[in-house]
Amino acid sequence: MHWSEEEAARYRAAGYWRGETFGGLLRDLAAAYGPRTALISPGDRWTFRDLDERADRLAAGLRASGVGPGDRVVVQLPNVPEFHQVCFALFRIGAWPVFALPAHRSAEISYFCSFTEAAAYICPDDEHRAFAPGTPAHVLGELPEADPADPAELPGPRPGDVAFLQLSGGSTGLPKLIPRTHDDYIYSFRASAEICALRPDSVYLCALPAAHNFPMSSPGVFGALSAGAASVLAPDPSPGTCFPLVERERVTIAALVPPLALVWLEAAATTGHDLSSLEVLQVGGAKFGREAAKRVRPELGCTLQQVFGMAEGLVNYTRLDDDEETIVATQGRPISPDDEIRVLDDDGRESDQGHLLTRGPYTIRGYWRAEEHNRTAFTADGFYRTGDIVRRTPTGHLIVEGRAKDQINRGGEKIAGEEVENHLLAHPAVHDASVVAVPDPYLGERACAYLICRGDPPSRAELRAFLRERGIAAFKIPDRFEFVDAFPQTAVGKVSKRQLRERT
Ligand code: OOB
Repeated sequence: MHWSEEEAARYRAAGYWRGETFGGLLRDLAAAYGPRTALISPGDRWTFRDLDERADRLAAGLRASGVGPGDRVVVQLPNVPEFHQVCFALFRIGAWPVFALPAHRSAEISYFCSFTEAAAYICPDDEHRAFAPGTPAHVLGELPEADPADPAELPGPRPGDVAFLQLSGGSTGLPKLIPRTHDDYIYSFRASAEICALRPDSVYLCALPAAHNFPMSSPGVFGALSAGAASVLAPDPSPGTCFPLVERERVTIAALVPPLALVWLEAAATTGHDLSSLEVLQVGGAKFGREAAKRVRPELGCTLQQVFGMAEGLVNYTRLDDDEETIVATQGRPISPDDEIRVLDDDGRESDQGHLLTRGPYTIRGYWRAEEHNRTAFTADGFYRTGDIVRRTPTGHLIVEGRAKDQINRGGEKIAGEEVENHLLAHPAVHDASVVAVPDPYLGERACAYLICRGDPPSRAELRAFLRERGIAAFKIPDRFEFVDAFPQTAVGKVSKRQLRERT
């Protein structure tokens, strides 16, 4: 499941893996930047020293409550400084955060807790506790802090150890968990901070959910911390919330998904807020169309950076000094000279356009506890099959052309078709279900459920209510339901999702 000793030695020799851990990194940052601001929320400001000390106090409190090295802890918090305090407290203990999203409901949270045998669930309020019956919960505002133990007493994790479990966008019935190590993740955000030219007086705006890989590490809040820069944690990504924060904190770089970038462009035309501090707007998570991309520089007065990444590892960026055509027309090129890229046609031959496979110093070699799935998701020589269809330009930039995996990308939010189908199949009137992406001018894609029913089909409102009651995140509830007598089939008799998509 991991890199071979030989590869690890190569990544160390190249200076990618520096033998650091998150806990030690924050200690060093606090020594270097102690009184400078690290985290800002609308009502709170934490310095690097605050974060370091509070992480220690929380680590001590969590240990006293029974959380130990190697334990899994499901973390579901909004964008508040305590989110990062929790991360670093768990990193210092050597316990693994399992990063749930704020939109997740009981179906997802109870699954994460049971599958990972979680020792605790850290959540925003008492209402959430019910999502994880049987798992001890800690609620924001009442996190267990205590006097820190002598750091010498705690051996702490090693750089090659798993630091946390990140969620995959998913293409199967149940979400897969991604084990990221201290070494590999620290490399990915440090290198990202460099590509994004972060410096101590940069100000990063975290407007997307902080637990997602993009605002966490591309370069995200971790990348900003590593550069000594401040991060502003926005409670939501709307212009109404974010524009005043950009003005007040002189934000220099922000990260958005494409639909939000469109909303920002519209709002910027008439805003009274001063956005002139913005130097870079990152857009990623889903394809940002060329026409929209072209508007960023003239309308926001900043450089667009396209970001094409995945929680499994590989992240591509357009570079800040790429020419405008490359910036608007491509999704960037990999972080690392040692990111190996393979583009294969349907028959497995090297090609300019086709299936993207990748291997490198921060791309996982296997999902956690998913041996069978790993046999198909990775090649025998360790390449991850991303499920994305790309074109590679002569300069090595990638253009995302489509997707071969069973996933809907709803404006950056990922939905696994099979997961929603399984929930629909639990409805007594549903004989068979197939959930596919349909194009949408605003979100890029929406989800459409094709259903074969027994007798009279239930109403769409009833189906939505049924899925809500099953406790799935609202973004996974299909936008459309279509009732059919049969599904189109492929030559071998499987449901042809391609033909279903083409029907709409
Ligand atoms: C990011 O990570 P995930 O794990 O939520 O989703 C990964 C998938 C990719 O395999 C691709 O299908 C899609 O999201 N994607 C894009 C894209 N960025 C991601 N498709 C087209 N254009 C793009 N720019 O979404 C993620 C992780 C780190 C940084 C940025 C995004």
